[in-house]
Amino acid sequence: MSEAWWKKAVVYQIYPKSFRDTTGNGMGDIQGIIQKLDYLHKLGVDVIWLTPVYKSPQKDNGYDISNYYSIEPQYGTMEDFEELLTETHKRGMKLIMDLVINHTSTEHEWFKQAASSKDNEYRDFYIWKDPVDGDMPNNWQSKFGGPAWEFDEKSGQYYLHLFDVTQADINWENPVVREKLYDMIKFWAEKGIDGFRLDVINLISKNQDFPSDDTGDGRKFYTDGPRIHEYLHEMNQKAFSPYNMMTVGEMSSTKLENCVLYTNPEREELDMTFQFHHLKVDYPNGEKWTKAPFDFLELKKILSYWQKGMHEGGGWNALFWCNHDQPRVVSRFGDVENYHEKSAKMLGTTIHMMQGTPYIYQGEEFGMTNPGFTSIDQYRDVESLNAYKLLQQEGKSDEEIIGILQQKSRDNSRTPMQWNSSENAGFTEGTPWIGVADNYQEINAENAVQNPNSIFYHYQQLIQLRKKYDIITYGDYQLLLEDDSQIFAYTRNWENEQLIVVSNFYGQEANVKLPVNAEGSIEILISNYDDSSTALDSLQLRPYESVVYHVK
Ligand code: TEU
Repeated sequence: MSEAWWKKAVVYQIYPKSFRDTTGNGMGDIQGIIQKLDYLHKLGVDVIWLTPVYKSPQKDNGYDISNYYSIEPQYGTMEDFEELLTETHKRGMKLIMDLVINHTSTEHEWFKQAASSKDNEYRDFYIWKDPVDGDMPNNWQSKFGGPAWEFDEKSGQYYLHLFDVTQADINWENPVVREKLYDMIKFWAEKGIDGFRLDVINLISKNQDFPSDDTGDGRKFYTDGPRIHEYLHEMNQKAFSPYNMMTVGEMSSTKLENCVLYTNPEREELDMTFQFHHLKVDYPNGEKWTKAPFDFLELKKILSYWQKGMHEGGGWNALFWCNHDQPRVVSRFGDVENYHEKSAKMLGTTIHMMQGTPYIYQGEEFGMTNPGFTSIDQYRDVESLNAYKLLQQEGKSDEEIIGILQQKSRDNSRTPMQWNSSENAGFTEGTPWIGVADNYQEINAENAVQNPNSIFYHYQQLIQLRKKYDIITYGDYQLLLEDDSQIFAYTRNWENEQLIVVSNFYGQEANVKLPVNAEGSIEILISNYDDSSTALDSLQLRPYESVVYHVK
């Protein structure tokens, strides 16, 4: 296997709590994943990314870890995990785990010890600060709303939590805790896993002055922080490289120049990075909790900026529309009501023909949608429940808040996987921990696998194309029709070949004259219509029509 095998790989993300329940407790489990490995193998994915299954009080569905070395009983046992790993490898697929090392749960033994007294040996595993002028150490805000500091009566100090109050930030300045984290990474690497997705890893290095932020929420003092490259290189050398781990870093609010550095192979930090700027084009003025249409021109501009910047800088993108924190892409950028199949296929093609490693989020491969919950009682996500309270305090009506959550809540992607048209979509024989989307009898994996024209087989074909055509892996990227408010078109060029990818992002027909000089033969590699034209200078694109032309 070449050292950069992941440049031709496609990753499938599993959120285990919502994937498949085999015990009837209403929550997904590891045995449920094992049961569906053949389905994933049929799709053709190479890697499974498993979000956290470690022991956790589940305040943030596992991103609040209380023991890195054991499996949360609701998901199963360590033996179940080892069986999953074996069965995944038997099918020629790889498994990467989620690594949450910016923070632990406040129920982790380290934190319990640290909170027991200021003199405890674990105190310095976390970030404790004295009050300043009788108040919090600074004005940093939690990403889940409210202040990022929690007062500890016992010691009279505050501890830092960039996320929930039950998720205490680890003090990466402390070499002792770094070594303990590297030991933990090696424990999982020695089990035979194939890599890690590193949760908010660009937040681990904080400005040690902890200054207040006069212009923002404090993120500029810990995002891509002062020692981040040093820490990533150390972790790479001590824990990842010795085991040839594939690594992908989740980079919150990052910048291109940092991701070029994070993923430049000569720096031995990470293999690839997720950035989220393209998924904030429906955040007016950067405000997530507002109902708003998406800005298509901004979407094209941002994706193109990252394609060109990472290609020219020798970096490597993780390509994605969805994950467990984002709304369903076909609801967000497509048209579920009028063009469900066409728009879902168009979105798949648009992102899969770019340079990088694509990530498919569970259910995206057959067009799962946002559920359209109508009551706050249906929501489970800690971030959304916090947002509900804060929006209420701002005086917004329940109806307005629910409208915002319907578009922006992370629960949009956490409803149970829709396997078939039986009760609870075949996810559980019990009561699901969160409601199933109403459309499961039409939109489900069984229907998709039985329909040769389904979104599933379109994704299967996209995955196959990546294996077959080196131009998708190595070609450059040029955006076409930059100012067109309906068409997303780009080329990939490599040696004497060219790909031309053209997508109608809307439900109206479009006349398109592609500014290309396509000499040589033109072959259609994939389309979401049976009879797409090859008249590149006078294309009549139908609603959500998306075509990939190979010219050589
Ligand atoms: O997500 C961090 C992250 O960037 C998003 O949660 C985002 O900050 C949030 O949705 C506000 O818009 C990672 C995990 O993917 C997420 O599930 C965890 O809740 C979070 O870190 C804390 O571990």
